[in-house]
Amino acid sequence: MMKMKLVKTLLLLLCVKLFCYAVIGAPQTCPANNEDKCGDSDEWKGEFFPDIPKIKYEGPSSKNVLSFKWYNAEEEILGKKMKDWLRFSVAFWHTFRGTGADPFGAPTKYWLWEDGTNSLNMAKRRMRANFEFISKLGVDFWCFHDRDIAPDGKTLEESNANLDEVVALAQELQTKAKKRVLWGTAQLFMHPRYMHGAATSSELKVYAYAAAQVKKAIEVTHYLGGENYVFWGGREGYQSLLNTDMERELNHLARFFEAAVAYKKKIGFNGTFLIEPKPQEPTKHQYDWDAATSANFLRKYGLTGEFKLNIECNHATLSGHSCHHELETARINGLLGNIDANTGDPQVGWDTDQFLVDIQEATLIMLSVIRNGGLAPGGFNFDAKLRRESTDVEDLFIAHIVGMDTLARGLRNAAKLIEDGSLAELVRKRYQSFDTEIGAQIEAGKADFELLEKKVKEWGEPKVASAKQELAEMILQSVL
Ligand code: XUL
Ligand code: CO
Repeated sequence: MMKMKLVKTLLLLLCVKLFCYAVIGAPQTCPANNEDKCGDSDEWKGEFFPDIPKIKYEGPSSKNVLSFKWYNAEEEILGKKMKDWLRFSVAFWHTFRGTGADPFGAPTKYWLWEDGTNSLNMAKRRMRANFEFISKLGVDFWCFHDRDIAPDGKTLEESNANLDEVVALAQELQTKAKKRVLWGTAQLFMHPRYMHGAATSSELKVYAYAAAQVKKAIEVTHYLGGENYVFWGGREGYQSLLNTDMERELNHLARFFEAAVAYKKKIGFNGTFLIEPKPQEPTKHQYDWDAATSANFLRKYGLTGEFKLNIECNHATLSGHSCHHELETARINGLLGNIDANTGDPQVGWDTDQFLVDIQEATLIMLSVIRNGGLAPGGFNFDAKLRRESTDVEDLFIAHIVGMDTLARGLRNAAKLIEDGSLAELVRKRYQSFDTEIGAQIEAGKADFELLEKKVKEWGEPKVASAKQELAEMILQSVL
């Protein structure tokens, strides 16, 4: 009995320690070697990344780590510039708010410009760093959550005022740098008020708070000329069905989306609304589990015309699908709007948000994107972070460069596959029995069961052809 108590106390102490690490991990002062650069203002002397040049395309034989080997922004592939196929975007939350902290350990990254506070000046300084970063990287877009870019206040009014101040600076900086917002969103998962969900919370006042927060986030996205707005329902789900009225929660979610659509129209925001499916984490079950579930939800509530999907590759694999499957499901439903480009780790069961480096996967992704005619007004947002152990400022650039090069290589390969035509021919041949009079009747819904039974009696036992799967794989390999 005594022993049990001792173990429990030790466990409790360990939990408290882990919690403290997660919350206060970062140092609260300006780094000692950097006092004169931090000061009290958001200004910064000189460059944030003085050792990093503007990243240029140098071709596959280049040994320069700070160069593109495959991404050549202005080069045309299948009649469109690479930059227009890819429309790359940097995710502010990972690149500028990622600290390397995990549930077991303190932050590992100490960027020179960070003073460890969540002050308004710090928020503005970070914004300046963001635009130098994306300019040097040669990316046209950025994405943000309201609470990544500006500190949460004690009241909604204070939070909104903070946001306005940072957004005014962001507007000035992005105009100067000729950059654009790919999408904005509201962070409806971090604050404890959202522990039961936001639009699906059991608490009416939380639903209302979430509505007010999204209203403001849509306004600032609109103000910044955002081309899309994302809804990721991180806590829109449940931990137990025993205490959950799922039907009521889903109805509330639909009402929330309807109100968002009405508000968007009222203020003249023409960006696309995107739902980002994910099966779980942080909830045990997230309502927009995958592309098919989300499509069904949109159809049930008559919202299909108002929304598209933002497919995230790591979310796809968590839901038991490949990224390619999710993209194709979205595409054939007319819902493919944007891609959160990242990948998981096959040995790890959670959302590791790593940069995508698998060339075969990138080729399949780009095949879907080409078939979709591109993603615009969506694009590829790097919802990806450095691993905890990568701690050099240079790593931020290297990670994005390899992510961009991987997708650029995927684009080149997918174009080769399409130009070669043998994969399409394999698929065409596989279904050629339907390219007949009866096939056309079936596809037009004009072949009833009696007619088909009559035909079977006439034809006898069907001869079934090979699926040629290994040949399809061989063709894919030939372009990698
Ligand atoms: C979480 C995730 C989010 C959304 C935006 O897994 O992907 O960052 O992209 O809220
Ligand atoms: Co995402």
